[in-house]
Amino acid sequence: MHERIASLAHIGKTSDGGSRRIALTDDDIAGRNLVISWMKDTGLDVQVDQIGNVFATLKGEVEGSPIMMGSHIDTVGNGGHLDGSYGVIGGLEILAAYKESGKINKHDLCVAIFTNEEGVRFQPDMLGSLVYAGGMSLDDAHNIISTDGKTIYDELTRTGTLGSMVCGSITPYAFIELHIEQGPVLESKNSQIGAVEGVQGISWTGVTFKGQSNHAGTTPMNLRKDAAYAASQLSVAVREITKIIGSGQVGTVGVISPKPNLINVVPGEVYMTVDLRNIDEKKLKKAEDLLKQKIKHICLAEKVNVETEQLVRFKPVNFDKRISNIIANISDEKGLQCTRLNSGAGHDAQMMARICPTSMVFVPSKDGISHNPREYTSKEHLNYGLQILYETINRIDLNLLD
Ligand code: HGY
Ligand code: MN
Ligand code: MN
Repeated sequence: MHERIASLAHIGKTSDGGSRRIALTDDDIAGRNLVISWMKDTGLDVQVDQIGNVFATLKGEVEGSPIMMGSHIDTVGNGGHLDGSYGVIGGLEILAAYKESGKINKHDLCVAIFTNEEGVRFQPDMLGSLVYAGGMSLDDAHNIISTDGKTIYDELTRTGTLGSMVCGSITPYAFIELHIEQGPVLESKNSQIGAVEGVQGISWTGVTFKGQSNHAGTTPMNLRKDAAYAASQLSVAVREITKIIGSGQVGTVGVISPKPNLINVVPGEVYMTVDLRNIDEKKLKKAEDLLKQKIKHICLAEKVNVETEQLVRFKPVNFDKRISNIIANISDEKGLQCTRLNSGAGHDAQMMARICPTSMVFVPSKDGISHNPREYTSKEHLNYGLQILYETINRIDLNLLD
């Protein structure tokens, strides 16, 4: 597992040692093809569906109701080596172990690579699992246009990843995703394992302020329609909204792109994004309402116009307590410290929870860092997570979820 994580990390490696395998770019495909070659070397049956999701299956006694693991291998622009990859390569390791042992499970075992989990090039994020779970039609997904002007369909065709398997044609018996926590909770509680009980709701909004480009020297301050000033005020307002809503509310302005982006020109237009998240749906709605009000006030005061686009809106998700209990019990049996928590990050599991019993196994992230080349989890913790996942699969295969 560690060797494979290290070799995958070479694909799309950035100058400061991070990973850049943005969805359906050549690096993402090269990474996929490497993992698919490992799946085939393991003797697994590999299928690709119509949104490019990859499924490697080890046949069990009862066909067509697999216990599924998996995650993603696409990354953000300068991410780490574990986000997503750990869940895919860890799941593959478990299938290889079963294959070598010759043990025939009741259920098919499957490990998946979901397309475009990160959502940085094509929105929404978790797209492959969303389509698989029936949350978006294949047509709508194929027609999504990327930030660089290509449709998903174009890029699936160009990269040869448009498969024929009908999305969602197999409903898993259960889905368990192995993932790094990407936050500070497990480390702060000295826990080696996280039994994940849910994922917070996500709201992504694209905001375009339209003012008036003008000369930086000649334009009196009272006559300006400064889109950058409007955007800066909204950026500060996002932080204020998190304070008004209180603990558990997070807000991020990740993109701010002024036009014409020149030192001596008052920006006429700014595109920016706002990412709001909360595990409590009512509070998330309140945060969205406050955002809308703030945008209105800013436009009135600065005499700019605005266009907004809802890029993502996913409600909070609760996972299957029976599975998180199994994860916690196995951790106790192995003498590992386990914390039950909700996930701050979005995951494919939050989509799979729409169609089957689902949960996640977390391992700690050093200093809570992720979406950053400094993302790190010790080999010892990665091994613990893999063992807990393996044991959880063993138990679920006894039809504990019937
Ligand atoms: O945005 C997220 O939480 C995930 O990394 N796509
Ligand atoms: Mn991830
Ligand atoms: Mn991520």
